[in-house]
Amino acid sequence: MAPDTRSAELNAVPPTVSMRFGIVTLFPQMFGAVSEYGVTGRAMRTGLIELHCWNPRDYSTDASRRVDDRPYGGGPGMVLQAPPLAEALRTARASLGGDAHSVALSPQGRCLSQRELIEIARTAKPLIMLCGRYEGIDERLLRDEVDEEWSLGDFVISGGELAAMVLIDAIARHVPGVLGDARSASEDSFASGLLDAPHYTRPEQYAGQGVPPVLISGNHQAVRRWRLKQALGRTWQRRPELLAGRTLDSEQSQLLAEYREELVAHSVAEHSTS
Ligand code: 9D3
Repeated sequence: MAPDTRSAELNAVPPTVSMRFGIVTLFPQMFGAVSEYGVTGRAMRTGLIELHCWNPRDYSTDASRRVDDRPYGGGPGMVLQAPPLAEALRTARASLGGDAHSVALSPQGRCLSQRELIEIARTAKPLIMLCGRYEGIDERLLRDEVDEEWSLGDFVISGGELAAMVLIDAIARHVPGVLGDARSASEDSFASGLLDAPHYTRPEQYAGQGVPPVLISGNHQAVRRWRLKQALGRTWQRRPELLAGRTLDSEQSQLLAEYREELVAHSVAEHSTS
């Protein structure tokens, strides 16, 4: 038998693909950012997720391979033409399977919640993402060939590729095996609905500041309660809307009350020294 020259990374994984992404993009090389690096890079190399790109330019019937043209009605910029996008999307669908969900990434789309991203990973249906560029995509293509439009939020980026990569990363984290056993996605900040507690590491003294003593006390129960208190307090201060639709148990409401009392105590102490 030939020696196994594969890395431990590849030896350790099951061969099953859990989630397949199809991308329709004019800039397939951008996706090296997710397919080569970090958690998503490892998941691709080990076959837990797959990513395939289709370039509309390859489906243009134009001699100069053009895929955009001027907007009817006038105005600035260019619009992506329907025919090459339709051909690229149909090819992607034929390759990934007819049950694939297809979405266009555009500023007109709706925002997704963490809950929806988890559900997408759970169903493990192939996901085709069409990346918009320039001023936008011919509306008739959107109506006929995609199931819905998604956006990252109310700010402007230059095209759908970075949005698609953000979503690939956010979805891949919920595919079983993508994160190590030690750090499951269920421990993520948003899984608890609270912001994270603050983090500290060595050195123990930095810029005249120490580390909260409880974190070096070795008392695991005290550490757990301190972290929960910080998570509740910071969420209350920074993102109060996350606490609004939520009932706290007795430990949580006691810890949040303590956090608020300590805040008042600290601000009194500050003012009495000045
Ligand atoms: C809404 C702004 N448009 C009218 C002036 C111009 C325009 C800006 C950016 C048209 C397309 C784009 C490209 N953006 C995306 O493709 C995009 C996007 C975004 O800009 N913000 C948040 N999410 C996304 S997902 C895709």
